[in-house]
Amino acid sequence: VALCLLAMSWAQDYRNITNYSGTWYAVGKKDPEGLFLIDNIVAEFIIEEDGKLTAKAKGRVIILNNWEMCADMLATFEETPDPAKFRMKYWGAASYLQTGNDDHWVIDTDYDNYAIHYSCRLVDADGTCLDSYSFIFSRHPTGLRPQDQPIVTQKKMELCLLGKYRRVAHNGFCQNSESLDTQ
Ligand code: AZE
Repeated sequence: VALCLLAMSWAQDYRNITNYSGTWYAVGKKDPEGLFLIDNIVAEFIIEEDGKLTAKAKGRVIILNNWEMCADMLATFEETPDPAKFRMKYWGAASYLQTGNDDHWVIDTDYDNYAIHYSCRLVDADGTCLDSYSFIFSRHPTGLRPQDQPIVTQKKMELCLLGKYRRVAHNGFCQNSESLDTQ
């Protein structure tokens, strides 16, 4: 238990947040409770002219029990005392999509190939996380490079989430909907 919590404080600094900008493909994810992005998840991080971080994300969702669609999401980030941890306010381009205010922690990244993201939505009285989600992001839509896989596995272990991730498929579902770089 204590180890999982410690793992969060091992998250590295955003020493150069500019290097984090651009497109990231989700290649693995651990789901939270309830409605969530299913697959074809692509995020684009942008440093605005005022230096603030924003993001756009897309992903296949199923809402209202059986309506399959591509969710177009937007987010703004606020810094916290932990340089690797942001508060992410997010909302859907369409009002029937989800809105929220989640942690956005970058547990580890080399900026050029992989990034491990983590968010805890609900902390228990003992400090453990009751409801979390996590993404393994890659710069490459085809997945992680073989040399990055052991690093990612190690971090999954430190988050106590090893074995809880699923592969995120990319089959073009969101490619025909509005492009990520509009709006
Ligand atoms: C994230 C990357 C940065 C931008 C955003 C992200 C998260 C988005 C969601 C969206 C959920 C939508 C649902 C719609 C019905 C972390 C991928 C906004 C959690 C469930």
